[in-house]
Amino acid sequence: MAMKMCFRWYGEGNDKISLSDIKQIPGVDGIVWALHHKMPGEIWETWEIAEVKRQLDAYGFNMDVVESVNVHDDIKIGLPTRDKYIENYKQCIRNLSKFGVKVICYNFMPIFDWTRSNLFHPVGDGSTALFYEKNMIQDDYNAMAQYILDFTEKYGMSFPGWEPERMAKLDELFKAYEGIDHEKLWANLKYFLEAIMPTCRECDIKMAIHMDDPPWDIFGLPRLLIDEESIGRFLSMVDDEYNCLTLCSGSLNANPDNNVAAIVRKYCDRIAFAHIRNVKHFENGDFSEASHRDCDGDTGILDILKAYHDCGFEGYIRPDHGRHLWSEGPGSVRPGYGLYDRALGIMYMLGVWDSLEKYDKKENAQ
Ligand SMILES: [Mn+2]
Repeated sequence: MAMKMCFRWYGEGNDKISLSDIKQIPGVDGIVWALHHKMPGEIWETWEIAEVKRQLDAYGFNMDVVESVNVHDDIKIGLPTRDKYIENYKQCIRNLSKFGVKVICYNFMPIFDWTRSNLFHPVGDGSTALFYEKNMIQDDYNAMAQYILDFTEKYGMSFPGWEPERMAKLDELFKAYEGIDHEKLWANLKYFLEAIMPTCRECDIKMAIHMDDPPWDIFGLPRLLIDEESIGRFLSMVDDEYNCLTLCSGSLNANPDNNVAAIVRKYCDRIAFAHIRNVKHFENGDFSEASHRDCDGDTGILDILKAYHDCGFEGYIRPDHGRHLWSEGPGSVRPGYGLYDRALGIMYMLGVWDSLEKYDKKENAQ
């Protein structure tokens, strides 16, 4: 029994980390990839996917997991034009299946993807990490977006979910989402999933929704996948083995009330893809990302890995964000996606996992 270890890579010419670097990390079988130049709603053409496959094949990596095929705003808002974008999404699924893709990670967060107030916050040991200052992310969405966009422009990079083309129309987007409350967003998510499930079954591709990050409403925008209860609602709303989770430990545990290990045990059979990240909480509600070592944060990495092991997890797993170490800093590394701390995280996870395999009896198995 084995989980399948992966590493996220942003693609040739779009990531300073090379496939050759990644190949030297022990235990990595697959690359979590995407066509990052694609806007939400666009079809991923087979020749474009074939190009990535050729690059990964050269190093013996599989391309089983895509993160992300982003969902067009019209689908989230529920506009009449959504059907056209859903058809495009189905075509993406079909095209990806021709190359053996097994899992599509996506999210259903309105307007903003992951959100942080500082991308390179000092951790205290000379390294830096992503940081969330609660007070900074309250009312002024333009200021927050400007911080991210200034950064991406200065260093000539773009972040998934933060496309400048979309961010330029921020006020328009907020207007379009007016009246979209939690219940409407749930209904639009259900409509989307029910429409694509037959294609997923036909193509044997699991849709794995990422948890909302952070797991609470921001700037008055509703967020759905925030805790054990809402995950349960999501899974029973479209009760299909192809409707799955990307269970992100760091996203969920930004709220200290979320016991991620317990959530893993409860929903393990529907977790297609696991993100492992450690978070350190501060009393005022701020949080910082931390190394994967259990005691460096509050997320319970050991308990989480034990839960996956007990459940016989055979899905895909990757280190989520890491800190920026040694020579890594603004301009030389994508925030959260340096080489070194994620490689250390993999060794930590594999160390725990190998020990469990060798010494632990299967307890609490579900
Ligand atoms: Mn994640």
